Amino acid sequence: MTRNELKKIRVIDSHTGGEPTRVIIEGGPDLGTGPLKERLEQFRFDFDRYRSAVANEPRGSDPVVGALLCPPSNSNCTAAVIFFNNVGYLGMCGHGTIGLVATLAYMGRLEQGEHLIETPVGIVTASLHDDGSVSFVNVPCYRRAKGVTVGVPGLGPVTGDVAWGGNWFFLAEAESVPLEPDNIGHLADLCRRIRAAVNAHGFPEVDHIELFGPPRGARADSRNYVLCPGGAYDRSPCGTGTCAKLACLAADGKLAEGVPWVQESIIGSLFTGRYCRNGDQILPSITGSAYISAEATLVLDENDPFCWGIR
Ligand code: PYC
Repeated sequence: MTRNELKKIRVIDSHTGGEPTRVIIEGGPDLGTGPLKERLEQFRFDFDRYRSAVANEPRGSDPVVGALLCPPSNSNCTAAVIFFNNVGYLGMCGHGTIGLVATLAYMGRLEQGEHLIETPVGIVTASLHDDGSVSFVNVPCYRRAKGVTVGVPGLGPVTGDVAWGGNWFFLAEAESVPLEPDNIGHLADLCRRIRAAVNAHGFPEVDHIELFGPPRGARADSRNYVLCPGGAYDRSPCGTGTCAKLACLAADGKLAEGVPWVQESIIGSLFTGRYCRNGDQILPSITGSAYISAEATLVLDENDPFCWGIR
């Protein structure tokens, strides 16, 4: 390959409560305009190396969530997006949706007000507010199983709920380890073992583990630690994880419709969530803020042994 044949991918980076989102605005794979679920499968099977090149080292890092901006198949939608990470693809991503809306606003492609965004798991309604914060109403969320007890090697029994918040979560109280930044390594190890036990217990779809403890800040109702599928922890309070939490609180009658729930992340960033009922499920809405951190052109040189990322 000559130097003239370098591939270039334009991205805009942001962070939402500390959690990075990298939106591909040009140079990503062309997946056409079919149903977004089918485009995701095409991304996975034919272009997965692009995911790795963008999200993994040496250009990315474990916590990076990538967002491939696509033309919507539904003409009512402002945009369509496929979220991905260091190991695969996400159905929805809450912090990523907030980052995407902030990015589109930064690019002048979206104004204040409501916008429909197509994701592989359904359409979400995002609102850009006049102070720059963003809210989104997620796809319907629900608790699938309450009080599931799994035996975790080296820890003993752990009891929690399985819930859908746009991704699959196992949610439990953090009983043995305080949710403090100093314990992040320990929490990652613990949550990996919990996830293996939950998967083996009949919930192979669960790829996020969320532990809860008392908040540190006066404004928050709860603090969490979230292990993401690729082993990184979510720096934000996790949008889909907060939706899963709201589904559990609603199912237990512990939070009424419309009442705010402030979720704090392990690094102290905040999302405010509330929900309204939707039959047996809930429609959660989450509010947070994202900040643009970079505009960049990624360069892919096939002569580079790590051109497609360190997998
Ligand atoms: O905010 O939904 C979220 C999320 C999922 C994984 C990382 N962040």
